Amino acid sequence: MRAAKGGAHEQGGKHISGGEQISTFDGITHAVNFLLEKGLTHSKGSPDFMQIQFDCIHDPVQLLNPLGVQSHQVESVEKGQALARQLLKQAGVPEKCIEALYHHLPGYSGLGGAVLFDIHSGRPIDERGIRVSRMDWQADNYEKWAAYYGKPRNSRMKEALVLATKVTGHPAAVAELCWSDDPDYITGYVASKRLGYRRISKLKKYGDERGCRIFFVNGREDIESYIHYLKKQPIFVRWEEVK
Ligand code: WAQ
Ligand code: MG
Ligand code: MG
Ligand code: MG
Repeated sequence: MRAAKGGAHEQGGKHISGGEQISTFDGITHAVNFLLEKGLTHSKGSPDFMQIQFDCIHDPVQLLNPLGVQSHQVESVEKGQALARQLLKQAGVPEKCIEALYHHLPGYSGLGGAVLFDIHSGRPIDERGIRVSRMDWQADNYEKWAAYYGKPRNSRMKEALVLATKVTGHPAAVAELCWSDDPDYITGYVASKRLGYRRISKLKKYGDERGCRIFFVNGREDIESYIHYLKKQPIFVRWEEVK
C-alpha cells in the first residue's frame, strides 16, 4: 500500500503512508483492510491517492532471525544524532561517507522509499526511493518474541524491525539509518547485521515531517541483485523460542 496527498508520489504528491504484508489467500481481506485503515488514519493527514496491490508469491519464503534490539535514551536530538553517527562508523560506514550523506539528506524527504548510499564513493546509487516489500512477521511468533523481551506490541516497531532485518540480511548491506517522517514519532534507529537494531530515543524534533531511510551498501557487491532482493525476495522474520 502507498498513500499520498496532492496526487500520486510520481506526480509530486506528499507521501502519507505505506505498508506491506505477506498473507495467505484467505487472509487477503484482513490484510487489505488493515493497510487501507493504516493509510486513511495517518498523522500526516488524509490521502487523496492510494494504491493497494497484491500479487502471488511463487518463490519459497526465506526465514530470518530478528535482529537483536537495544534501546538508547538520549537527552537531546543533538546527542541522538551524534550517537547515530558513531554507530554508523562502528558498523563500517566511513566518516567521509556519513558527512556526504548528511549533505544530501535535505533532498530526500517525502520520497516514500529508501535511498541506497555507496560507502566507497560516498554517493547515492538511486535517489528515487526504493520500496522494500514482501516481508512480514507472523503474529503468533511476534507475540511470543514481544512477551519474552517485554517489547511493545505496537505495529510500528514490528514493521521497522522486519524491514531492518530484511535490509541488513544481505551481503551487500553495511548499515541502515532511519527515523520516521510522522510528526508525532521521534525515535529512530541504526541497524546492521553485527550491531543489531539500535533504537535511539530522539533523532528529530516533534512536529518535524522530515524522515530518513538510508541503506548504506558496499558498492563493490552486486547492487542490482540487492535491489531485486529488497523488492522481490519474500522474507518471514521468525524468532526461535528460547526454551
Ligand atoms: N521500503 C523503503 N522505504 C520505506 C519503507 C519500505 N517498505 N517504509 C518506509 N520507508 C521510508 C519512507 O521514505 C518513509 O517516509 C520513511 O521510511 C519513514 O517511514 O520505535 O515509523 O514508516 O523502534 O514513518 C523507527 C523506530 C520508526 C521504531 C520508523 O518510519 C521503533 C517509521 P515510517
Ligand atoms: Mg512504516
Ligand atoms: Mg502482518
Ligand atoms: Mg511515515
